[in-house]
Amino acid sequence: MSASPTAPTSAPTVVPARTAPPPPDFDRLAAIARELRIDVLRMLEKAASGHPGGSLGMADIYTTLWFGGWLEVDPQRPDWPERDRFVLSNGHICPILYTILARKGYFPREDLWTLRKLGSPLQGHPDFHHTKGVDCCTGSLGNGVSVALGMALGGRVQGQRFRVWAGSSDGEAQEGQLWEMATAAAHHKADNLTVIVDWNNIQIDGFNTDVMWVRDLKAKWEAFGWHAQVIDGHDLRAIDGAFRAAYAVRGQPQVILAKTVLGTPVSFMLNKPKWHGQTVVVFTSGPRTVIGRWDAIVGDQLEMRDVAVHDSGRDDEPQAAWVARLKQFGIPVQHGSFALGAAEVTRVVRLRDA
Ligand SMILES: Cc1ncc(C[n+]2csc(CCOP(=O)(O)OP(=O)(O)O)c2C)c(N)n1
Repeated sequence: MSASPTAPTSAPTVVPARTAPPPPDFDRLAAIARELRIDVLRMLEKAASGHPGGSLGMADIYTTLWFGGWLEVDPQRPDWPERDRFVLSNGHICPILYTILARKGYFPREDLWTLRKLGSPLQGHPDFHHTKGVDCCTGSLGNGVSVALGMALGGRVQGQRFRVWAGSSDGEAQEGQLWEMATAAAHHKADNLTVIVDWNNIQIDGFNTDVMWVRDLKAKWEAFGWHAQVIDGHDLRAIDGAFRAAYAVRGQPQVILAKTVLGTPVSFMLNKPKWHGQTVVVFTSGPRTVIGRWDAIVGDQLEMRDVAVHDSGRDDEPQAAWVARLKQFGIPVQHGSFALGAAEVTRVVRLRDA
């Protein structure tokens, strides 16, 4: 029998940790998450491309992180050296990050409506050269989490007390680079690093269990030496509690595995892989099948609508036909966007009456 491996020898953190914030107002957080989701849908509809599923699914987590007092940042000083860092390693869900940064005051909310346009500061994946509040260019899966660890170790070497939070996903857990990072982080006892994983069992081409199952992520992260928690990623109190528990950990990096439902709360997107990276285009007549409800903005009103949607995506209708129909309704069609067309409002309920 070989001897059990010896514990790592690198020095533990000596920098005093930040103090956890007081309990947040959960009703306020729920209201913010709802507004951010509306903005995500609106900006993607305007861009006619982008990733709604994960952006909507992670709204509760990131609302709690950014508006529950967990991130010490200063939108007036995006380069403040002592700020907490946030790296969205699954960079394709940046629409939710952009809505947060706008609401925090890093840039005007109007910028959201320029998503993915040429010259816009808000591109399809985060770019710290152009977007205030973004700490790292991401999109190439596996890379962001590695940079996040570098930031955490760098901060410690410099005697800084900032924390680093990184967003990740079950799709990213298929990248070998992520596990190299996990090995190094545990070895170096990077307890100022918390990774949040969107564990929705969906990735670009289907369900994770079908494409390449990553199996029991909690057991895997723990085997790599991390403090791991599994939570309901839509339960604001559970999210806050998990952040609190992670904050208290010393000598170990922490991972929070958030079980989320892709597309929440848009009924026709829920847990459907095609909404990983397909946008909604709404227009007001055409063949219809009622498939769900979603929140819409009409003027300045938030409205809950029953929508009738004819799914005329690339599978069940020749592209030329739906492109022609979109043009008929004056909707610009961008190469590479897969439109969900022909939404007709069948019932409008003002939220305050609902
Ligand atoms: C290194 C690398 N390989 C492939 C891709 C292409 N890609 C973009 S998103 C994605 C799936 C990611 O899965 P996940 O983050 O779980 O998707 P979601 O939950 O947002 O649907 C892939 C493979 C990439 N961005 N980077």
